[in-house]
Amino acid sequence: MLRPQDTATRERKPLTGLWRFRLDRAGEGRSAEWFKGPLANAQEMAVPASFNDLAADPAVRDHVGDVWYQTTVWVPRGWDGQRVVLHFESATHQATAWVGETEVVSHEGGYTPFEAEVTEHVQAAAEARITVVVNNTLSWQSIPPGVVEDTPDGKRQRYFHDFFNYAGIHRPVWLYATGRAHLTDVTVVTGLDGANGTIEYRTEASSEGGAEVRVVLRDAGGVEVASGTGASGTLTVENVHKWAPGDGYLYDLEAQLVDDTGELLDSYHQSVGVRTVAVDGIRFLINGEPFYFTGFGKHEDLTVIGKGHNDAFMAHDFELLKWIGANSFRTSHYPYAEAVLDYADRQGIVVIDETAAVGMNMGLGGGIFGRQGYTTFSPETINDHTRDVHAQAIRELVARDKNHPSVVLWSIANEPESDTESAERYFKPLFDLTRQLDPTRPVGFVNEVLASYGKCRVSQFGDVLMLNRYYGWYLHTGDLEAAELAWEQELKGWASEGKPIIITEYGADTYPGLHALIAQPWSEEYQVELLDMNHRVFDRIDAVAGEHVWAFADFATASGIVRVGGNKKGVFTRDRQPKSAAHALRRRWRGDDTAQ
Ligand code: GCB
Repeated sequence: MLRPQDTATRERKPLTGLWRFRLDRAGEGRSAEWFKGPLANAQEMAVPASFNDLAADPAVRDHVGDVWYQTTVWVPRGWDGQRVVLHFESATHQATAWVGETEVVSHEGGYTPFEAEVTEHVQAAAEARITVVVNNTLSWQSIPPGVVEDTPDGKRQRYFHDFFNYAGIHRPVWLYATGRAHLTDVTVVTGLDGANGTIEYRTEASSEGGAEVRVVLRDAGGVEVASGTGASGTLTVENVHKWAPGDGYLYDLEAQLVDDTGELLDSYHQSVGVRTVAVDGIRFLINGEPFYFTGFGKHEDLTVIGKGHNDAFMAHDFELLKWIGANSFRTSHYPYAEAVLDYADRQGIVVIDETAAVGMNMGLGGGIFGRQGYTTFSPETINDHTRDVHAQAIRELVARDKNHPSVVLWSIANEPESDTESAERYFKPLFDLTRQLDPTRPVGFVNEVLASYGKCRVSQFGDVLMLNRYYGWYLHTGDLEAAELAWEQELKGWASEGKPIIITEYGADTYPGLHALIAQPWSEEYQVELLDMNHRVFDRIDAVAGEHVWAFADFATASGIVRVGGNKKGVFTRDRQPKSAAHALRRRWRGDDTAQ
């Protein structure tokens, strides 16, 4: 699937703004066919945004089930005879869409795009009605999983991950047009050969024969540097300007579909960063050079709009990454908006790209210990069907993000149960699948402490070890000396495996403005001291190839007695103001003792 764009042959119309919106409290909309006419008793709802926090109403915030969205759009008059497509960048977690009275598409999975050709259901220069029902229910067969429990007070959604289950239409929706003959996919894989770069490209097209593919590669200044013909091939760029961390240099590959008279049928632009990624022993290499990750696990999480994408906040977050000296982040715990990955490509920020497989561990609840009363892997809970859904989530992630130079590593799950035979059986085929889909990038999963060194049965499948550890917080709370000893001991064990280790989470909840002369948990001083303790340990162990603090910013969670207005492990507050730890990290990562 190609992302909508405007080119010489393509045109798109954003369907963002205010849509009609209605909660389906009784779950009656589908049988009552609410798509058949204007949505009755509707309020207005912003798209993109999570619906939860927009209304000042707990019934909206905590709604479980269907919600309905509807808009109308004038199909541009120039689109007569064109192929018209309705494209959603995401809908969380499940959606079905109608154009007029015709169902055109259904999709499962809250963080990847889907689309439908709607040529037959719309007319140029006429209005079309688009209705979407979005369902936010999590089950044992969804990624992430959850369960709806019957309580004396009605049904309650439970889930096992530590962020609020925001839902709705979180990313832009587009109506776009192409010619009947059009490109359907472009894949690029880059390599380096001395001073030269290579770009293997592969295109797919839907056309009635006779059409040929031509590709033109231009540098960032628009100068043509290579070209080729054929649906696939390899281009060479002499004296290539590499894409590298901190240097987001991009070429533009234009793929053209041309008929036998030379007429341009389709044109699509794919940005290309020429770089290589490899694992060599305990080193993680980008362009053959050891790369040390500094940065964060993040969230798509904002006040009012929840997980709605917002360009201003995105740009600001990247400014903060630069300010603090971070070179990377992980898309914890789901694929982020495509605009974020495009931005990372341009900014030279490195990304660990994660699926939405989080909360698959009944020994934990949102990263916190305590059994959840279920068995993780069983025919009634996470089972073969779940694994099929998980596999599909991996397919959709790789298909969407395969061309981003910023993406250097796939994370196929966060903190699943991984110390049991069932876990080993569940995960082995998913690692195989990911490697088959993308042989060019390392693959891993994020391990948690219940499967500490010596116990984990899944890390054997990873090219890198990604560890989330809360020594000094959930373990040895308030005792950083004991934490340091225990952490170093465990880490030395992992180091003996001979793979690069990325510490994908470490941190402490910190209430901004709370100070303690003798550092105590929740104070700004304690967060600084806990990070310092971690850094001493990392600096003593060669195999540590990166440090991602949890978390970039404070974020919303389900209510709980260890959460004060959400998860407060942010180095920035939810409104992006620095805690003391931000200044300390800046000094470490920028190597600048004078950084304030
Ligand atoms: C974890 C999870 C993350 C939580 C974090 C915490 O291990 O991966 O989602 O938010 O711990 O703060 O407990």
